[in-house]
Amino acid sequence: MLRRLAVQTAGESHGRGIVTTITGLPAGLAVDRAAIDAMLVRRQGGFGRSARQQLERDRVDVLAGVVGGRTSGAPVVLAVWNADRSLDEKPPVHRPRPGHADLAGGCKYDTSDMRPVLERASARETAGRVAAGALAQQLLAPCGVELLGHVIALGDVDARPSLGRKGFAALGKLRARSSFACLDAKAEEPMRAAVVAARAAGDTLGGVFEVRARGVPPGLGSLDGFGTRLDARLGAALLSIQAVKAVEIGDGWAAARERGSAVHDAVLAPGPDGPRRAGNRAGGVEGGMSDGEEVVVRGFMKPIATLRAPLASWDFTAGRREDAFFERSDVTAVPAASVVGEAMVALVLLDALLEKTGGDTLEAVQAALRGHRRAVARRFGARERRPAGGAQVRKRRRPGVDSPSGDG
Ligand code: EPS
Repeated sequence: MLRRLAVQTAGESHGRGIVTTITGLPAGLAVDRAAIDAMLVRRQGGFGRSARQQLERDRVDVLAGVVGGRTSGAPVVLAVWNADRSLDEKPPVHRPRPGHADLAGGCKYDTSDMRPVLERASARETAGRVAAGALAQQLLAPCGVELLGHVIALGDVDARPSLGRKGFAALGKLRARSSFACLDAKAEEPMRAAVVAARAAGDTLGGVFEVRARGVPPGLGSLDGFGTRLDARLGAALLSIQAVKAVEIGDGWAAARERGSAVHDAVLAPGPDGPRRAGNRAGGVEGGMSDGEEVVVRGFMKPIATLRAPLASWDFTAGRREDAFFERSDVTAVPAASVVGEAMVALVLLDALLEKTGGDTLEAVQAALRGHRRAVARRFGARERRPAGGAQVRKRRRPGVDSPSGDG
């Protein structure tokens, strides 16, 4: 999924904290810790979360790789410390929760006490991903790439946001007013009612989040390796998020039911910077590469597996039918998942961008990116047209690149 960056989190849900190591970042980025903290706070939010989120005050602690406020090129190590560090007092878990990692993890590590499994499988780990993703966004911003994650469905309530031509900063402000990281104010009350009803029934809810990225240059990713394709990498990144069971790029699901003539985005006369399309049903990725349009990906999250009204399970120590284990849990965490999704997409896009540009410093990355954007504009952008009556400039045709008629 990541080819130039390596990102690893470590830590248990109720251990000392979550630590993230990131290698491969260029030197020279001024790190904005407040912006990382702001994204960590967003991840903790959302109506329907458990009391754990009132306990935790997630803030980033930069342990290594940042000198004088800037990345040095060395591995960056970030920590988010836990307030609840009760791991050593936690009881063993012998009654696995259907849908959680408990049972499969117990089989993997040959243990009928599934406590170590659930501690690591817990979505608390995503605090570490968000810290890394926030840093990735800080590198993407000076490269002209910005991201927006938001919730488009909660349970069976669909949001119908109209994003229009609004900038992501304005949309971010709108999202901040929502208890569900949602851009459709009309969906707010039905979503709240759905969570209240699920909670009353001891049940949980899933949903769908969407991540958009603007300013992604065309040509990131690859057409010639199955592991290097941008869509494969985006898909893997979102599917790696706890409870995400499906991913869609562009109009993925709907497109499978339509004809090609209705699905593909016609190529229009180019703009000054490069190709233009009639639409973006491809979600900014064609043939495994970014096509210069907005990247649009969606993650489908199943309802949380920890139910207050537990499902049937088995006690693997006592050897009898028992209800699944319950401690405390969120009713839903789709708003949080939209933040985690944004972080994961940021990491993949930064990785693909660095793969394209190379560069050990932010300056070198930016220079290479400018060169790439210029090359795209030169070859695929609108050609300058001389005013009528002006002298015709003969352009030399490049065999195999320009069409014989020379039209652009
Ligand atoms: C989780 C169980 C809950 C969630 C947790 C994910 O934690 P706890 O057992 O402490 O109540 O709140 O998510 C987080 C702690 C978090 O920060 O996202 C699980 O089992 O996956």
